[in-house]
Amino acid sequence: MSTVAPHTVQHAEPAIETRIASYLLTEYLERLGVDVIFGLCGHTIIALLDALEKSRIRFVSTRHEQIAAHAADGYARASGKTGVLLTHLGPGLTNAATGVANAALDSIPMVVIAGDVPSHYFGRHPHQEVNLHQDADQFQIFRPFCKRVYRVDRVEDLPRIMERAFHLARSGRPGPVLVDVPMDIFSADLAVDAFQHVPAVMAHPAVDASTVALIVDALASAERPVLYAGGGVLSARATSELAALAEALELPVAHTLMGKGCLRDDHPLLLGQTGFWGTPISNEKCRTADLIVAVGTRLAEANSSSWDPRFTFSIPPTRLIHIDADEGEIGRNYPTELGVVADAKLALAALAAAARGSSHRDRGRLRDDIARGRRAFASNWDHHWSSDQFPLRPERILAELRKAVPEDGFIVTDVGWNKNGVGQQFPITVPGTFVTPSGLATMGFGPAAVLGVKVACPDRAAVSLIGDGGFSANPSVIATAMEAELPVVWLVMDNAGFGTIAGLESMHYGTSFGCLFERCGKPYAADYAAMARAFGARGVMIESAADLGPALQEALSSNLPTVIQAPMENAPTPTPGHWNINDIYRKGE
Ligand SMILES: Cc1ncc(C[n+]2csc(CCOP(=O)(O)OP(=O)(O)O)c2C)c(N)n1
Repeated sequence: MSTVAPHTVQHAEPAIETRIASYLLTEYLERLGVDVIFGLCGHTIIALLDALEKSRIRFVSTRHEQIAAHAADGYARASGKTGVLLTHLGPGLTNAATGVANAALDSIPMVVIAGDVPSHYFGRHPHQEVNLHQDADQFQIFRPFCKRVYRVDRVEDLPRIMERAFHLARSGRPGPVLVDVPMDIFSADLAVDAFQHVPAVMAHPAVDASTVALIVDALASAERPVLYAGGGVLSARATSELAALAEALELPVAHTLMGKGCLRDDHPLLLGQTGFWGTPISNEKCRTADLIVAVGTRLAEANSSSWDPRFTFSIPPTRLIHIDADEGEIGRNYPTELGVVADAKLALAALAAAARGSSHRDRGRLRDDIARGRRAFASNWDHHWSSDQFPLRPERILAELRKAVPEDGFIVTDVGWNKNGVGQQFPITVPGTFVTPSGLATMGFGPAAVLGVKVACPDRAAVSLIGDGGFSANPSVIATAMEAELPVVWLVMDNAGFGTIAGLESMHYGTSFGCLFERCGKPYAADYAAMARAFGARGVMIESAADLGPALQEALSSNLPTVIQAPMENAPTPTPGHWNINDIYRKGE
């Protein structure tokens, strides 16, 4: 009997061409238009750094991940693109958390790429992993403030997850997305054509014609309407549409902190900022309005005087129409007659088109009222704009800054007198030139965010106006500016303390304990200008009020980063609105 030998048919598998994933990822980022990544190295991400070095993408290396996150945030605000941040795991990720949360609360699109432990060590608690409650879940640290947190478990998932991350960061209400990548995945092989899909081009939601007609009719027939603009108007680049609507129906315009710049500060219909650090005329017109149409705002606490009806908004009886990209914002803090989920630019363009040529109620002496109200408030402080006092009055610092910086130059603030004073008193005429941390109000934002602003717009002036507290929180920004050749200016308002909080504490408790910079009971002031020189940058110590203007001019025309330290009186910013923390403090025996 003959045996038949088994017949084996050899099917030759077509060879799949592969490359190292980090190279394919970098090329994909180039395809998406990413031209800069801010970050700080660690052993989990050097495979990606190796690929980045060979790419067209610029890597701006910082000395602290919070700085990298704020710089990516500033870049996104100034460029209109998605900021990209690269961090190491564990301490890198936790250091970045504050900056990413700050971006989240201001709706800034950002993709965070973080290295992680090798995936084959999941569960063994390897070096630098945060794992006390669950294995391999350090990415969950970002969950409360990211739109989505992804961990890449297989290299084949990397392309899909990157596409999702860039899509989600920008869509709807923008915000940060985390992609956490175990370090072995960066070095794994991946099919060369694995990164196929790019995020969809998104059409933005518009407002239907009947709703447009209804809103225009409500505004035209209202007796005391107010148009209220938030940061959403600026991020949607909708300021000319806002002006067209305001002018067509003769509407006064109030704004939030993030909405500053929505209308030129010298526009006769501009009321100014609302809330605790707002202006009296803006608070009064909003409080007594019969209709408010709010666009791109959270109607957040600081701008709404803690929602106390005696100060900024009294809704009802005021009727509220609220247009926002995020349906979750509508109706949360105030009863809302009509909520509209729409893109601010499309909505305002449609409203302005419908309003053009339509008749509206006579607004009486509205423009005169506004001018008078603004003048009356300014008379409380505008004489300080020329004060020769030394240490300087904060208002003099604002005046010199406004004179020195071109209209299209950026003013990047931190928290403290700088943010509150600029929001209230500093004329902004070009939309988007005022960059500030609003939702999280992070001390340390300004000195770092200005780096990203300058990367985005190298031909425009970029000045960070900050307190000495905010500046000294993370002065290594000077090293980054030197290395990345970013000739930014930090103007430090030096009042030898955390002045805003010192002011609050002394108002309520009669002490500034824990808020002043002191040594042996005496004011302690560091020489930040000398520190800048130690980094190889320019440093200028202001010694009289007359020094400041020329120092700013020189700094702006110099090619080196410059720190200007301006000793300043700790005078409080006026607070025409209300903040209900002031009702909470109680003094014991
Ligand atoms: C990270 C962080 N910590 C604490 C605060 C609370 N805070 C708000 S304003 C402020 C003082 C800021 O001091 P400085 O930068 O010197 O500005 P100034 O108030 O003196 O104008 C502090 C500590 C904060 N906003 N952010």
